[in-house]
Amino acid sequence: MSQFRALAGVLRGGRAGGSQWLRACGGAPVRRWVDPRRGCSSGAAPVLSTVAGSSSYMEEMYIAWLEDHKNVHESWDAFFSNIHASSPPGEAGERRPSALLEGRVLSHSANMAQKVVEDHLAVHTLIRAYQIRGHHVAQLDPLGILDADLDHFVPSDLITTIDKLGFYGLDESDLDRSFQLPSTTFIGGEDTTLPLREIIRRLEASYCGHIGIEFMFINNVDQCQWIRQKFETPGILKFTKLEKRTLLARLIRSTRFEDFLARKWSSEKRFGLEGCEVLIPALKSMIDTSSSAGIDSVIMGMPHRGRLNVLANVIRKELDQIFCQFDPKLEASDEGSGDVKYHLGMYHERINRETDKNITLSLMANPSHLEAVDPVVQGKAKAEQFYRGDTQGKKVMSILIHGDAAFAGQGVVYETFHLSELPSYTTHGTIHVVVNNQIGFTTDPRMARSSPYPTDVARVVNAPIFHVNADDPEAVMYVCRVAAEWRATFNKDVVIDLVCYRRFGHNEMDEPMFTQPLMYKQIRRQEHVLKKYSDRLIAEGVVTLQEYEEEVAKYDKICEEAYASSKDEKILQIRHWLDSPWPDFFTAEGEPKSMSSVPTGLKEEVLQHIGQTASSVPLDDFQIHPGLSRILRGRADLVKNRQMDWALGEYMAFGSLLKDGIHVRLSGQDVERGTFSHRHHVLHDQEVDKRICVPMNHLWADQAPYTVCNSSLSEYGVLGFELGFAMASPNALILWEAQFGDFNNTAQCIIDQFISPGQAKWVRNNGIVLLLPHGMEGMGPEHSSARPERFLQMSNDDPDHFPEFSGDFEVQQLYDCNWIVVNCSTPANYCHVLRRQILLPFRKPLIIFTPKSLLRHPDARSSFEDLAEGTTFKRLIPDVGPASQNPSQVKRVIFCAGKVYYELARERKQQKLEKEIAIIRLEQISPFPFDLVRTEAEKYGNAELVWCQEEHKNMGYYDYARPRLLTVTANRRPVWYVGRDPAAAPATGNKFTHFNELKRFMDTAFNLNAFTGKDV
Ligand SMILES: Cc1ncc(C[n+]2csc(CCOP(=O)(O)OP(=O)(O)O)c2C)c(N)n1
Ligand SMILES: [Mg+2]
Repeated sequence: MSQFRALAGVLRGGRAGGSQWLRACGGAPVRRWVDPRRGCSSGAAPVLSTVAGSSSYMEEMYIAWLEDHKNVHESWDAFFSNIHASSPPGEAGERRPSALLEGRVLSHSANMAQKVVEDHLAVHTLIRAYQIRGHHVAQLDPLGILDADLDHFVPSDLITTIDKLGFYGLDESDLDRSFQLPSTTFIGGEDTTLPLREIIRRLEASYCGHIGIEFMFINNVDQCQWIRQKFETPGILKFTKLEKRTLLARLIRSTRFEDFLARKWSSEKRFGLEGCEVLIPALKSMIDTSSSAGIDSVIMGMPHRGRLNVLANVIRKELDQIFCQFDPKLEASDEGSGDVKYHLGMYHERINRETDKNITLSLMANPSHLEAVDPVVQGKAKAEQFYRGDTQGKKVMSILIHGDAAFAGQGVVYETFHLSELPSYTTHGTIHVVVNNQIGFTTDPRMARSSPYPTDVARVVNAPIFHVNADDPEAVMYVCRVAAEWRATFNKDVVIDLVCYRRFGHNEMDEPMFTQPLMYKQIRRQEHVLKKYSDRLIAEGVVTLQEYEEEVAKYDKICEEAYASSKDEKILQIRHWLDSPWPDFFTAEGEPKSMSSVPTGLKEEVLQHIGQTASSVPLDDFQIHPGLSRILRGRADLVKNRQMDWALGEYMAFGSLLKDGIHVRLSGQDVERGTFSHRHHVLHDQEVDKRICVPMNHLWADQAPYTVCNSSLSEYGVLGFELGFAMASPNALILWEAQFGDFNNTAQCIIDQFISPGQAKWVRNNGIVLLLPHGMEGMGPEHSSARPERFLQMSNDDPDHFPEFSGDFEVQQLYDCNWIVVNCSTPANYCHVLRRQILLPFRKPLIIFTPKSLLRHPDARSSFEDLAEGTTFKRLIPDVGPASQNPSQVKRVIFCAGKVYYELARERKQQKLEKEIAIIRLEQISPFPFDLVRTEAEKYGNAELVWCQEEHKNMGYYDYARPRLLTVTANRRPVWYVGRDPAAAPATGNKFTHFNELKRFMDTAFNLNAFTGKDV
């Protein structure tokens, strides 16, 4: 029952219901207060709790009060004082009890009781109004010209002027009346009553000063109480002298760092922090608090603004390394493109000076694409927690820094928030800091978002939001401390909205007066926060002017010295900016430990053991669905016959890697069962709700754990997350499966900015695997194509250059590529490629176009022989039929990839062309197996070369395969196309057209005269 309803009950019926009301404090009826500090205070029970209680009790109180006002609770004191103040002369001071019970005092007191209750209700409502809406009038803008919530409107229930007391039925005369405070406020401190005037003053101080808090939407009462206590308790926002000095020193570093860069490289873009210099002490303060709560690893993601400053003063990257990034003459030593300085990441282990504990800080490298790094940071943090057994997030945490425009505008922010409470994705609380400079490039907030604050998106996960004026460094530090404590206490997300300004243009070259003239006039007048704060501390006697100047000089000297030593650098090494080093995986120089192929076959007993587990229910008393029993029986039959379908092939890959201690994690929409109901990695008890069994985790006693998790319905967020997860360790197979391959395009940013160019930009390996169901099966324009052409277009192998074969060509080629693109046509090859992914001495992203109908196709099965010891992944599957026996007689060689092979093979059989036509499957499409293709092309030296695909001509693999096939034959043999015509949509929505198209291109594929006399 809410407190107000309890009070209403008291008013109406004279008794509030049941257990809320206990006898305590010397027998007097008192409310059971939520807050223990409000138990039995001196002078018996408070007036509100007994106002409808026995009249003799009231009488006792009254007599006691007449003797000495201090004999009774403050609320009784207030109550009797009110009666006296309004009683006719003579009656006041009446000592006889009967006068209270029967006379005018009693009748008067009944009216007064009613009034007291009403007024208390009003005051309680008022308190609540401040808690809910106080932030709307908080002084958040350091410039004093904008409202942080984009609205000048002052809520009518906030008492900004005396006349607004009328809203509550109160007036000026009530200001000095004392009121009992509800248990849902802490403004009283030790006092349980306060005069209304003081109540309003304290509420304004708590909610309408430089801090504005949004939290009343949180459904959890304890959490709300916790926040109220942190912000309402009188005097809570006090800092010691030492704390103030530390804060000043940090502010000096932050400010002087930007000044230094501005002085040395006045015409370089650096996206300086000027106007929000307080970010540096803010981050440091939250790291200090988290470190003392036990955190020893912090993973951060942030955009351009202030990034160099964070690297220098939070992560503590060597200053000379930062400065040499500005030197245009330095040559890059690493392969790849490298990246601009304000995108690079960093990893650093150091001692936290405040707590004397070790702490690892990493800032993830990120692309220009704002907010794209958010889920990546979360994935990396989750992985570190997972490997360290940090199930509560007590050791590892993430901090995300955002711009105001991007935080409101980018959908991935929302997608990332929605991962925050999911069991397989939670990082147990992230601290978000929004550098809210009230502008996005040249766009004003009122044009950039429809929500009042840029932070409203966080409300969906009940995260408290602390808005704070960035020109009040102590308020900012306090908020940061509370945010870190919140995270440590509740393990939930929290947002700090640092309302600041941007002193210059979007970058140092931009003219902001073009578009924000008035704002920038004000900004020019705005005193620097360091100046304001140092003046204040000098005035308070916390530091002397001399000390302050010495501190400034000390840091300037550090910068100058680092600048001088940066001149000694001869080479620029991106390698020094690695955010996720894998020290034991590579040599000390960061090279692979070997460069040779790896056998990926398996022992028969391993295959048998995995096969049997995959077809059984390892838990006793576990009732599975009869349909699933049938599926498992089917699997058992396959295993008995030493055969495997797609699901079993996958089982073999995962199971065998788990046996070797490799963690496997498969994430994506509905992956547990599998979109096509073929996988069933999680069994559900049909009788016991939520009882599940993951047979893959019952393979071997000392196996690595297997994680399979249905994700939220997000591609961008979840793929980013898994990419981050894969960053943490090379010894794990991390797979993301798209529901259908075409949905990968809503994660395009992760693919284009991280997966394809990640190593080139940031010299870091990543072995993420993308499973993309792909195939033209008459299901319409959607659900058909995973867009192979896009992945292939981004592959970095040269179409026109025939590579030299030296050493282990397969491995060398894989080492040189940016990613691997495959379409396996057999379960065994699928298993091999997954195993190869982990057994390689380096990591590359692996894109796999996976089948749909082939999952159950009787021809698309493998024998255990295909996975036996000594077997390996086949980059190309040659023809082994009649054509290969007599290659010189072969008239046509059809190269293809994926499912169309089975359609071609069936048609060839039907048309009895097995001697004339060879069909060769390219299983690894990129990097292109030039060596194997050349062998095949030479083998069938008299044959026409055809590329056949089921996709439309402007899609699929053709544009990638054709120039490479031509390079293989030194342009001496034409390459003919067979497949669907060019089209705008990936597939037809009409079944008839679908089959018609298929028939037409099959006819061409097996018409040996189709290209006779035609020009290429
Ligand atoms: C996804 C994306 N869209 C557009 C841009 C171009 N862009 C770079 S910074 C910027 C403004 C960002 O404003 P805000 O998030 O408020 O950060 P601020 O620069 O003010 O710190 C824009 C639009 C980008 N980098 N990423
Ligand atoms: Mg901004």
